[in-house]
Amino acid sequence: MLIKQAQDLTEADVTPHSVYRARRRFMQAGLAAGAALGWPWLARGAIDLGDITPGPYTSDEKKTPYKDVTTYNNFYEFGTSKDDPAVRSGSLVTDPWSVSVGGECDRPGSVGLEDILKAHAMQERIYRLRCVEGWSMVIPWVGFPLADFIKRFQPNSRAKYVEFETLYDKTQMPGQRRRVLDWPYREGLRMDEALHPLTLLAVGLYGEPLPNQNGAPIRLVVPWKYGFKSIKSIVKVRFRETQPVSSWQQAAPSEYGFYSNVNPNVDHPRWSQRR
Ligand SMILES: Nc1nc2c(c(=O)[nH]1)N[C@H]1C(S)=C(S)[C@@H](COP(=O)(O)O)O[C@H]1N2
Ligand SMILES: [Mo]
Repeated sequence: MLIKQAQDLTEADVTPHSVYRARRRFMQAGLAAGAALGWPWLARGAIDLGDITPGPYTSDEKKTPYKDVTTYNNFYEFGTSKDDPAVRSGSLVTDPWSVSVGGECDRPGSVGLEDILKAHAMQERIYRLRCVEGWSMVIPWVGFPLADFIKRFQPNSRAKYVEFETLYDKTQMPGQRRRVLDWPYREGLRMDEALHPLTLLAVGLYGEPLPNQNGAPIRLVVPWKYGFKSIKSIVKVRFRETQPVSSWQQAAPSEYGFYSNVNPNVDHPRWSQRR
């Protein structure tokens, strides 16, 4: 992954804020067009993400077009094909939404999405998300550091890992009727990975709230990890002393370890990772 730090960026690399606002208005105009084109998620009323400023890390790789980012997805709660989530995730209700935080911390509690958006300044960060299957995308995410979120709940000295859970509701997520994974979808990070400044809680992409198929209303983006670490539609965060078991690790322990990473020198059991 190519990561630039703010001090390496030239003027041209950073989108001026006024331009950003204008682009958001343009996207808004696109919403109506999207509805006409039969992309129903584009027509839905959207929460306001407020001002978005360029984050301290970004990439100058060519961005993957919005249409590809939102129509080629992995989200098994809506089916196992890449085109299922865009077609079938309309049943997910993301408003109201709250995230409950507990486990090894001094201030456990439940926090609503509106409060999360108010408490954190939104940044745009262009990150590449890489899937273990070999495909990858460069996406302009909107979000804020997971570390800032975590600190509010004051994890204690026993908190060595953070576990995340996706919503579990078969009526909203029809893919959960089939036992392709042990639901709800779960992921985990070691505390230092969770607190790393690159680890993002994302609430939007391309300046707009996340479409359902991309993990609305709030999902993880761990850019140096495979996509599978980037759990979607999070309802639960839990600080733990012991290492959590992620859904993919449980489903296929020989293929996905807890610390699986993108390493071109280590082949996946079934394919090369050289490129
Ligand atoms: N809840 C949930 N989160 C998930 C998945 C999933 O099936 N369910 N798939 C993961 C995988 S394998 C990938 S590659 C990324 C894809 O994210 P994207 O669709 O926004 O590109 O989401 C990850 N997060
Ligand atoms: Mo993936």
